[in-house]
Amino acid sequence: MASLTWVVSFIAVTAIIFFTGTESDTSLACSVIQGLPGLNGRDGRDGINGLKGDPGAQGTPGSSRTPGMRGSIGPPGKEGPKGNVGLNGLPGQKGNSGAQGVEGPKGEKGDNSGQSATLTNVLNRLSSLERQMNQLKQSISSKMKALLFARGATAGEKTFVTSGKELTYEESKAMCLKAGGQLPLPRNSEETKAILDIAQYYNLHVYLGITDIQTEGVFRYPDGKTLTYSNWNTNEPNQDGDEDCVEMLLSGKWNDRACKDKRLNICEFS
Ligand code: MAN
Ligand code: CA
Repeated sequence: MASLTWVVSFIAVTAIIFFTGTESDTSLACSVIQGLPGLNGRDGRDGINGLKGDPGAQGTPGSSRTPGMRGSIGPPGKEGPKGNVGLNGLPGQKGNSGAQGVEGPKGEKGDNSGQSATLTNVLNRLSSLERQMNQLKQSISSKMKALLFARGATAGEKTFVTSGKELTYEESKAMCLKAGGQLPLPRNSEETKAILDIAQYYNLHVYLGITDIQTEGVFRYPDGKTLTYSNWNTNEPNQDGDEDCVEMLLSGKWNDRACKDKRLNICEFS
């Protein structure tokens, strides 16, 4: 194979030299003496391996031998190297609650050395009063709701309450005084409305605490002072006969009226 390669190479090189020399003849136009053939080249390198050949014919079976006795178990091998750290295990189940701890020792008494005994006493009474005040507020609030239900109304600091009775002026006045109040003395529209709410609920006219008994034609409060607010009905007071008292009509307007007539008793408490 290597020899064939060298032969092919030699022919190729000779052909190149021959054709190159022909070209030179035409261009240079000079004479050339042909030399001796060169030495053969060295063998070429081995080619690549050929394809795998077909398998050979099956050989004849060899003669059988009797197997020997099994040897004894050898000594244990040396301890192997330490293994890698294993994977983390699954989380365990929640444990039971622990027992309650023992109560700790009582703390030391606070330092109030800078506070006099008198001041401590006053502060204790003050906090006690605050507690009682809150209890009273709640109690009053609850009782007021009961009192005002159907029988009363409020306006500012005033509370108007009815006994539900129909009385003469003197009877009604006496009942209110006995109860710790007085006949109504409305001094503004808010108070007029509160009295009117009760009057309208009972559908009855109401005596006020205003008269002109002291001086005919001059209406006054019980303390003798003249009116600072009035709500007379049209053409009133008309002194129709002997009318020294004042009633509130269901319109809220005032009419001078005979004091002997019976009217719904309402008292004012402040
Ligand atoms: C009418 C009016 C009133 C008067 C009464 C008396 O209603 O004249 O002014 O007070 O009658 O019944
Ligand atoms: Ca009148």
